[in-house]
Amino acid sequence: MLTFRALFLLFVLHIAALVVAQSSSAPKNRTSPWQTLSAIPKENCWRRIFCRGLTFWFLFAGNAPLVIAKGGFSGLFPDSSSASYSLALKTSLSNVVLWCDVQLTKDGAGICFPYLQLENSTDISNFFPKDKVYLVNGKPVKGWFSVDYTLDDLANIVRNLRYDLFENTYSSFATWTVIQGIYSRTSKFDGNLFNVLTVEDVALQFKPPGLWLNIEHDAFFSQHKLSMRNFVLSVSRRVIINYVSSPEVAFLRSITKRFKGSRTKLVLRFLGLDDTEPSSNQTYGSLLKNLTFIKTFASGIIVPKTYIWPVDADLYLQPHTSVVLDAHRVGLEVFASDFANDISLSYNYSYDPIAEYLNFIDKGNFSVDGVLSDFPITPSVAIDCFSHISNNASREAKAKTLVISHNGASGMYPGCTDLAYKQAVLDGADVLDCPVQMTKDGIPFCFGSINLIDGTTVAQSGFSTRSIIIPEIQGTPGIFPFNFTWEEIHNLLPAISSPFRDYRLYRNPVSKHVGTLITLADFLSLCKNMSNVSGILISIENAAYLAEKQSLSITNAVLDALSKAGYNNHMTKKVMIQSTNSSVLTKFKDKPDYELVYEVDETIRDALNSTIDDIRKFANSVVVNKASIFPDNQAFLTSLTDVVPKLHSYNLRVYVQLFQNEFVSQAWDFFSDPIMEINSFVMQAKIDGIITDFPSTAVAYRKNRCLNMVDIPIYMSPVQPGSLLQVITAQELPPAVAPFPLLKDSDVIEPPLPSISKAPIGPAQILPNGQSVPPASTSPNDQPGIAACVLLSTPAMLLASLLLF
Ligand SMILES: *[C@@H]1O[C@H](CO)[C@@H](O)[C@H](O)[C@H]1NC(C)=O
Ligand SMILES: *[C@@H]1O[C@H](CO)[C@@H](O)[C@H](O)[C@H]1NC(C)=O
Ligand SMILES: *[C@@H]1O[C@H](CO)[C@@H](O)[C@H](O)[C@H]1NC(C)=O
Ligand SMILES: *[C@@H]1O[C@H](CO)[C@@H](O)[C@H](O)[C@H]1NC(C)=O
Ligand SMILES: *[C@@H]1O[C@H](CO)[C@@H](O)[C@H](O)[C@H]1NC(C)=O
Ligand SMILES: *[C@@H]1O[C@H](CO)[C@@H](O)[C@H](O)[C@H]1NC(C)=O
Ligand SMILES: *[C@@H]1O[C@H](CO)[C@@H](O)[C@H](O)[C@H]1NC(C)=O
Ligand SMILES: *[C@@H]1O[C@H](CO)[C@@H](O)[C@H](O)[C@H]1NC(C)=O
Ligand SMILES: *[C@@H]1O[C@H](CO)[C@@H](O)[C@H](O)[C@H]1NC(C)=O
Ligand SMILES: *[C@@H]1O[C@H](CO)[C@@H](O)[C@H](O)[C@H]1NC(C)=O
Ligand SMILES: *[C@@H]1O[C@H](CO)[C@@H](O)[C@H](O)[C@H]1NC(C)=O
Ligand SMILES: CC(=O)N[C@H]1CO[C@H](CO)[C@@H](O)[C@@H]1O
Repeated sequence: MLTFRALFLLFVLHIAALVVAQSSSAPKNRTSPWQTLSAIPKENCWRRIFCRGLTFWFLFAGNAPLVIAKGGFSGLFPDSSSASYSLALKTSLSNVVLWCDVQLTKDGAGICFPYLQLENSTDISNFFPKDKVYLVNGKPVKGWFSVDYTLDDLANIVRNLRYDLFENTYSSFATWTVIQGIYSRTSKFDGNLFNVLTVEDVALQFKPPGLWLNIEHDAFFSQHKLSMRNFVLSVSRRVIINYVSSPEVAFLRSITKRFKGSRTKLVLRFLGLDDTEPSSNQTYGSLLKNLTFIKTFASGIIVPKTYIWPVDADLYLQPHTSVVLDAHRVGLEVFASDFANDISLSYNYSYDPIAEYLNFIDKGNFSVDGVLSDFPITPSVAIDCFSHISNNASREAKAKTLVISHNGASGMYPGCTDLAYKQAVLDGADVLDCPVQMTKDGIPFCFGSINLIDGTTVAQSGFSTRSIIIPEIQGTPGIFPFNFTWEEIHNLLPAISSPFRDYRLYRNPVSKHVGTLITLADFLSLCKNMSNVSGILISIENAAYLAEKQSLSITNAVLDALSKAGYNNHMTKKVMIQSTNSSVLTKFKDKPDYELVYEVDETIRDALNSTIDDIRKFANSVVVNKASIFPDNQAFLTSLTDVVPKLHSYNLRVYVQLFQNEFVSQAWDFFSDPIMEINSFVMQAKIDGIITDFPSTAVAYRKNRCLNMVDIPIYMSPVQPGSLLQVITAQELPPAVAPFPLLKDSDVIEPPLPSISKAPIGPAQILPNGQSVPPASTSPNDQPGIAACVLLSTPAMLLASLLLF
């Protein structure tokens, strides 16, 4: 068995691989302003009116907000474990502050542990089977409490814990247990990566740039004849404590004199607005109205993020409050808590955690002075790389990667509607996509699937009787556009895509059914008017079926629409034609200005040279899926394939699909942060294009300041595939790795498109009940990401997917 240290070293390689010494990752000396407290003219300014008047740009040159790592990197490793603290130090801004929730043991030692009840993330019940009931803030609470055990007792127990964050920290999300282990944070790092640390351990072993002690239950410990006050005062003589926070006013007041003039700052922690502060018998909501009183014993406050940006019952942001400005006015620093990448964010952020941080530090006329996060790498990136970026910043940033929409901005609006496309333009996508479908009356229009059920409410409409099974298309019943006139389709109610509904992660519910579907002709004219859209991508599928069975030539319809809209040769916009079928692309051979894009619709690990040579005969670029670049095993990356360099060596551009912001679509290695994922694909795999449901995230990535730095900071460095897996495999070997799918000539070469049938042939007959049907081809849009990865990485599924081709 490897020791913890050896395991951890392996892990550190994960992110440190490309970066040597990283001493200079401090918030850079910037020209841009921060509106943190240090920027605000001070109380003692002799003429306050004069001072306030001087709110010129140059005065707002405050310190950057702090990143406070809650229990270290507790989004990945057990809270307050050494692995967690080390990772936080290695991957965050160089002035990161480590947060420790202090509990006292029977013998008066202060340990860092996130809960009052030890059973919440340990297996203590196996060692000491008897729990106790104690009064906590006047209410009886049952559990195992540190006050009953010595440090030695705990050292023996906690090392053997099984840590299941899902069951514990997220107990309020109890209904999600069905999908435990996928939704939850991974429990794969349990066991020997955890041992209980004292406050001194954290200070002396890690020598953090800042250490923050949070004291939640002074009153409780006093009842048990343990003095938090004595502990804090004595520990602060031995090690440097930068912040002490507590939700108890009396506790802070009891130590405020002793810390006056020292480097230790006291911070009042606010709990829920309606919770009662135990020592003053006031609610936190009423304390918030008495900031001058707080200023008498504290230098700052830490509030739940909703104090600043409240959300309504539907998880939409309301206008921000004045808490930060009010507190700054009386000279109190403001820290915001409860940031995590993998807890539902407000829908306004479209599952992009960086967008959320920016709202607190870089929007409007305030900035908080620090954020408390379970994923300290993400605020580090937000502060150092994404803040104060001007809207029209560098399109010519280092990353030239194209941003290609997927069904428009389908993360925010129903796919392929006018609104989804307009949003994609606003977001700054380079290329808008239109997957073309055909109506019965021969009108090409944009829609993400040949099955109307996948993005409209047709199944709930009077048209549901048009449901049929067409084995050439899919084995399950569908409602197909070539059975409808354009008039009928135009009036269908679109539905927003919801690929992760099994995880209860929905997209923008207020816009669930807005917008209308548009014809290819309208799409072309919309794009033509948008000077900042550099290209369009038209994808064509089922051409053979439509020609043979429905007498519809989709290729002719596309050529015709393009020519009518004036997209002939030598136009200013790039026209890309995409298909999984080479015979379709061949139809466009005589349009030398079009970029022909071949979509590989299986997961590959490699391709034969002869096959790539074939592809080059009919295509200029290739679309592959994410797993063909970074294969994974149970959502842990295993390696980086040679697919991109190989295709590049044949002068083929490589675009990758499908990027989605919801963290369940990403490998663990990316820390539940969509920017981390994009970064690895761009910087390490060197892909040429990102196909995404959320173009705004990819565009923001491309503008980020850190890409232009000479020494890319570690938090903006690509991850090292395989290293996280190694940390686990030492303890818990996942199933064997899948076989090695290879792209072969037979996957690529196709017979020419059939000619158009004379008379329309009706849809295929419905299969009799009970007859076995081929597996449904779910649209990628409807695959829960990780579930799909896990499934595909079982050998049986891979075999099945290969046999389909
Ligand atoms: C910013 O950096 C420049 C040189 O890098 C230095 O001359 C200047 O004093 C710095 N300004 C501040 C406010 O630190
Ligand atoms: C700790 O666990 C108990 C149940 O064992 C639960 O009621 C409580 O909410 C948990 N506390 C926290 C802070 O998660
Ligand atoms: C706190 O308030 C409650 C009711 O609001 C009251 O019953 C109680 O006596 C108060 N306690 C103290 C210590 O003031
Ligand atoms: C602020 O709190 C102090 C102490 O509880 C109290 O004496 C004072 O009246 C409060 N002021 C306001 C405006 O509520
Ligand atoms: C959040 O989104 C909702 C719905 O789109 C919108 O009404 C609201 O104004 C947004 N909130 C903020 C603060 O932008
Ligand atoms: C900050 O902006 C809000 C509106 O967003 C405004 O009401 C307020 O007056 C501003 N405060 C200052 C100090 O500029
Ligand atoms: C943004 O673009 C406008 C015009 O395109 C220009 O006038 C302005 O200076 C630019 N702003 C920045 C910060 O580059
Ligand atoms: C793109 O252009 C449209 C109109 O031409 C404009 O509304 C939109 O703001 C622009 N988007 C960006 C990101 O520049
Ligand atoms: C494009 O611009 C032309 C002329 O400016 C206008 O007539 C047309 O309606 C616009 N089309 C769209 C889809 O906005
Ligand atoms: C495939 O082509 C690359 C260069 O493009 C070459 O280095 C490699 O040896 C070739 N592989 C085989 C098996 O021929
Ligand atoms: C590709 O198109 C040809 C007709 O040109 C058809 O025979 C073949 O089945 C199609 N391949 C796939 C995978 O759809
Ligand atoms: C309008 C139209 O084409 N309707 C056809 C759709 O498919 C059903 C079932 O095959 C036919 O009965 C309809 O005539």
